[in-house]
Amino acid sequence: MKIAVLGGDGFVGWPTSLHLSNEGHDIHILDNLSRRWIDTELGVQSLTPMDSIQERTRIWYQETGRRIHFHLIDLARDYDLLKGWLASERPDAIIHFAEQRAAPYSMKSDRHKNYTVNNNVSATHNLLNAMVETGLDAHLVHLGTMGVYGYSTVGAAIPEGYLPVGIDTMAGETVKQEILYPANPGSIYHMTKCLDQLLFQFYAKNDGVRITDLHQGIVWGTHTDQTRRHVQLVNRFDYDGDYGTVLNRFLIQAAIGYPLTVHGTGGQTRAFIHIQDSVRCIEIALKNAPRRGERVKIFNQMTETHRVRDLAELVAKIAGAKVAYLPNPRKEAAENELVVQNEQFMALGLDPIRLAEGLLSEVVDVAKKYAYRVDRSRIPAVSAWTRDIAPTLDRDPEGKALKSVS
Ligand code: USQ
Repeated sequence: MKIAVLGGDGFVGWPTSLHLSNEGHDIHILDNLSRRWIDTELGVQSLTPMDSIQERTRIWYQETGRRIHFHLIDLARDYDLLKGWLASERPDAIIHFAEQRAAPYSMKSDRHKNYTVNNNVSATHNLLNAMVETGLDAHLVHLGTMGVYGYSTVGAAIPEGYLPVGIDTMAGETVKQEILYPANPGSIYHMTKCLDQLLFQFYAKNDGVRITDLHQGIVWGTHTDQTRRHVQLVNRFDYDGDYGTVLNRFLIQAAIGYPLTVHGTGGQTRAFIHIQDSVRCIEIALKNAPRRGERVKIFNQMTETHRVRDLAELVAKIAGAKVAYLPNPRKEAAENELVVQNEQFMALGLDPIRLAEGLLSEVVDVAKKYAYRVDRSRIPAVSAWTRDIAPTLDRDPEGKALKSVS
């Protein structure tokens, strides 16, 4: 298949591009390299040394004889360029990762909120609009998030996208329907993914666009089989307070002797998936496209759930780290249960990589190898969800005063 990977330079996009190229697909990465610009804006860098996208693809060709093509296109801004590219290249499938994906970054300031909404919603809409306009019947696979559901505890498992409901009619009957599970975003970033869902629902119904939406949990780990093939194919690894996600942050913190930064009581339960499983799920989703006219296919792309403080205790045990319980920069439930259905991927053959001490130690080893690249001052999470929360974030986990955040 000819596959366009939008956002193919990112944390999940890059290993996905390698995985699918290795399977023999013709891969075209479309990316505006915004993630690299955001690193510059924030004054941070990936823990692992990353080469330019052109260098990465050159090394891939050298190692495998397979070409990955790169096109510098900003989906949210370059509508005509995108439409022209789709019209001439006519990919069989499109994987859409091209969105600003960090909740804390999206909550940093009014400017970051605007950027996240404008970028994410325009990118998704431009893409759908251009697909229809060019008459392209490609299968669109979108990387969504478990966060659209809001991790609520109602004593029932979260279904895969759709909730069966009974509606009482005026005639006194109960009509059964399946509706999108009520959206309940916890950040501006998560809200954009809820808006994406509605765009998908409309374009599938109105224009018959074939769409799969993957509601993914928190990704952990860094290597996949393909990124391991050469040191210059290494994946990015974020540890800073905006882009670092919880388990990967704990692992790097443990590696450099920094207290593990638990927000609040650590009673938040979240869904997780290993990076290798993430790329496998995308391959499975590609092989199981919906038919034209079918509603959006939604998969829960996660393999297990964990409570944040349990993860901190596990990492502390393996690596001998201290745990710091900090004021929570986010407005979120202090404690929640989370049960999630993921039967669809399991039925299609996913054999999950479970969180295990061996794999955690592997990431700690990567972190130790590159520990000299860590800027400890970028570890604290200082993006406050509300003005009231900002003044509570005045100390880092080592007790040093932090600059006040407004
Ligand atoms: N947390 C800590 N300490 C930290 C970092 C985070 O306790 O140092 C807590 C947060 O307060 C939160 C939980 O860990 O309760 C998860 O935070 P996270 O930064 O690991 O994940 P999140 O902001 O939800 O976002 C990440 C990805 C996003 C994806 C989402 C999947 O950045 O792109 O959509 O995970 S999910 O969480 O399932 O919605």
